[in-house]
Amino acid sequence: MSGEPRTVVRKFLARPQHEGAGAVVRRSIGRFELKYFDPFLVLDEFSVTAPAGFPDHPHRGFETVTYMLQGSVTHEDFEGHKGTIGVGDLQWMTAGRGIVHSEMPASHGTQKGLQLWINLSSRHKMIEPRYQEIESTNIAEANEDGVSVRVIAGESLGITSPIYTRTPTMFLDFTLEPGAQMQQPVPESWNAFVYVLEGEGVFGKSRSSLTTAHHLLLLSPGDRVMAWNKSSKPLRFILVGGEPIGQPVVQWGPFVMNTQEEIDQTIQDFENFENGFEKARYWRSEATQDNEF
Ligand code: FJE
Ligand code: FE
Repeated sequence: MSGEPRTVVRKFLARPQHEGAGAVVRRSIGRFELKYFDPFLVLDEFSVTAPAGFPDHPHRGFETVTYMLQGSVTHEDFEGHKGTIGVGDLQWMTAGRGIVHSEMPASHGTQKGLQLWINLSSRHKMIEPRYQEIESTNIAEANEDGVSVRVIAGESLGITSPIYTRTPTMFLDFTLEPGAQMQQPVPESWNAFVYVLEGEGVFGKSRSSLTTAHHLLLLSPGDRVMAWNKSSKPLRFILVGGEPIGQPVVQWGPFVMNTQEEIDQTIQDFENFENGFEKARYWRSEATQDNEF
């Protein structure tokens, strides 16, 4: 390969904070010091135990990707779409012009996962909402020399994910056995980051310092990423890359548009049940109804 390997340019520890109704998230992208890493708006490692959760709320202008690590979450939306995702399952939701939904724990104990918000370009912000769901057993995994990778989006070790990414994105879940090392091509012009889930690893250059769980690493430009597991335990991390959109971002909570006028319009649409929010008028999730009297 002709280009340079990517190196680590910034490192953040994602500390727990409260979000939703009694839920806890470790937010790395989307916090004050890192409002946006184009095209990524939010990366949350979430942890929810009933009755906590994320009751009925709207989205417009981006995609949410939910990838389960422990337990299960039930989602319901105002179109009648309802389902439960468990460990290793993926939901790739394009909110587009509007979704109202709930995301609540589906089993006992603590449910854990990752939720990534990916921005949409101005010409895609108002597209029809869409879901792509893949069960764990249908997520392809490649294994080579102590490296295993689950291909959530994009391509790795000759495997291509069936997920369609409106904003070109790669999302890979790597596990490196002790002593293993990996190298993964990432398109030169994309932004890319690593988020460590488990164990400790060396990223970028073989002599850089160790990174442990719950840390986000922003990577420099380059054409590939390298990582090493020099420890005696498995190392698990996600590598995510995306093509930058390069447009202004105006965010108001769950609405992400390009201008303040579009945000004002969105708030009006939501309050008046218009332009994609029609079905929000009479809809309440079953999860919410259960908690009313
Ligand atoms: C949201 C606060 C929120 N991270 N991770 C405000 F908490 C949310 C929200 C989530 C969320 C849901 C899951 Cl299942 C996992 C999450 C934030 O729902 F959308 C806004 N606006
Ligand atoms: Fe949501």
